[in-house]
Amino acid sequence: MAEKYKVKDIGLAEQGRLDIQWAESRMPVMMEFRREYSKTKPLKGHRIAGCLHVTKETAVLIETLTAAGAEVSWSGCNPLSTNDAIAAALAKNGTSIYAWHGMNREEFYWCIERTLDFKPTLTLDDGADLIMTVHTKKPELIPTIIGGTEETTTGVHRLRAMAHEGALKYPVIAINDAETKWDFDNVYGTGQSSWDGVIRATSVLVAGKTFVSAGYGHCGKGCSDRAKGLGANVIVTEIKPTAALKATLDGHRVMKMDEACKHGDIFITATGMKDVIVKRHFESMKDGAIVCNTGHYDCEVNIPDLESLAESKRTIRPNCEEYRLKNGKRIYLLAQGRLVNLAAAEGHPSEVMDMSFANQFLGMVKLAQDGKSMSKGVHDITEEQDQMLALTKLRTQGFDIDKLTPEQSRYANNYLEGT
Ligand code: 9W1
Repeated sequence: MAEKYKVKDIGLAEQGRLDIQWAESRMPVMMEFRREYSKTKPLKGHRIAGCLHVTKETAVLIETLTAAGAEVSWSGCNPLSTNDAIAAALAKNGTSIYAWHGMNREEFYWCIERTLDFKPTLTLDDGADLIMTVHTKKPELIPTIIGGTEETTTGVHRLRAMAHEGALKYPVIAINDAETKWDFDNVYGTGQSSWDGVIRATSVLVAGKTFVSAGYGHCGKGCSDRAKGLGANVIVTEIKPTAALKATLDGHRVMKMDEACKHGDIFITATGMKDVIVKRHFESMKDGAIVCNTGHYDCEVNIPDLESLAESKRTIRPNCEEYRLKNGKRIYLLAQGRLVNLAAAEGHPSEVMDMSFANQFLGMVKLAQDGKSMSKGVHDITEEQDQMLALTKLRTQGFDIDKLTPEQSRYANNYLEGT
């Protein structure tokens, strides 16, 4: 390899290192793994190619993999999520990293290919781009790849489809499906970071406001829980009866968006569906209403509809645009309808990523140990790993829980047998 890394500016390393150390102090499970596995080095002799957001939390993952004996080569999975200071700090510390903020599509694939140059034995993905590149452009690497992991829902979907057609040529562990990943990411990660984004973009007081959550899945519940904690009155809109029923029992009001739009001071869409807030809703909103999205697509809020109603538009502050409607009312759209928790804040906090990345780390260790005997296709994380991780997280924070006594275990078993 001609060069070991390509980043924006290696001079940013010192600043990046401080941020990584800050994340370390909030990621006790990863740090415990780092201490334990640096003794046994289960990843020794393994080369890991990774493609995942270059953030301070990912840096903690990378340096934990290295401490466990792996050689690591990395690229970012999204040109906009790369933190150049973090990339610099990683490069300076010896990680072979190819990532910089704002790279174009061609550069994106160039970086992925550089990470494959060193012939990985394991792949670590977020969105399955690395696995796809291996399968389509570099199939000669497959015989020496033991297995991979995949972080996201979307990536796991892609891989299951591939596996279904017999096109997936090595075992892949679906990190996303661990309860300690998606449940905590969505409820607590998205819940807090969405409000973080709203508050950074607006600086409004939440107490006493009426908050409308479009959707009451995990993200909608997370946003609603936090809104309640901040003193807002919560309204939920839903299409799914059981989700709506849960919202009522959690103490929220439930109504159609056609009605909710008249009451809301702050709206967050978290549905995964398009056209959740459209023209007729904007027309009925109160003067000063704040609208944003934390769902996966930026079409939940119909922005062309808003544009068509507006007689003027101006930027008030970063990520906060004022639309003055022809009816005289003002509506504030945050982050241009893109994910407010990423565009106006910093994604999931380190404490939440601690759990997701602990799953990634254990996935890599599992593949290094057992990958050769695992079948091609998508593998789930075990319930035992989920419970072990949750227990570790509890313990690192000084919480302890009860265990069944032998008698209680016997009772439970007999009970299940129906005696
Ligand atoms: N992932 N470390 C933007 C993040 C983009 C992003 C995205 C996270 C983390 C959801 C992963 C501007 C971090 C990431 C900071 C940031 C994600 C997309 C993390 C939240 C998911 C499409 N998806 N994530 N921290 N960008 O928070 O790795 O600030």
